[in-house]
Amino acid sequence: MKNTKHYTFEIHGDERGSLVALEKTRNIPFEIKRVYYMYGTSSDAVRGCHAHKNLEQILICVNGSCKVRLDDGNEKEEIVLNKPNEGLYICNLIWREMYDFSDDAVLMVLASEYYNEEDYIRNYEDFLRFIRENSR
Ligand code: T46
Repeated sequence: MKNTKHYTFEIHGDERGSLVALEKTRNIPFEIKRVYYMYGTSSDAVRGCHAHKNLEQILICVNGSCKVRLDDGNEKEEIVLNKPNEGLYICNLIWREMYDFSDDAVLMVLASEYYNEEDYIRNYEDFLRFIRENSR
């Protein structure tokens, strides 16, 4: 889908295990202003269910797995995140829903902006209207 991208980060591995480094503008396409993560998510929970007016993010399931449903108002796509060195870049104005979390899932998110509730579009009809009005 346009405005989303898969990243495969380099793994620095040796006999001790694996290490992944994330650096703004080197392998992350924006300045990281915030990092948050979710864990202990029940398997029947659906998180997200919103879009952002400006925020860009990269989702990395650093442990376990989850699925992400993406919707840009025209096209829908479903993605499985299950590798700690894979990231899903999501641009602004993409509706996202995260679901099907494994018991051990830890979903880490790198964000281009500080938390701002005013950046959220939490109603799907408002999201479609926002896209229509801002693509003229
Ligand atoms: C997104 C998806 C992938 C904060 O206080 N600071 C924060 O940085 C965040 C992200 C959340 N919160 C508070 C706001 C709510 O009271 O934590 C609570 C749960 O947030 P929310 O319901 O928005 O969580 P999700 O999992 O539905 O969505 C989150 C992000 O909010 C969102 O930007 O794209 O993860």
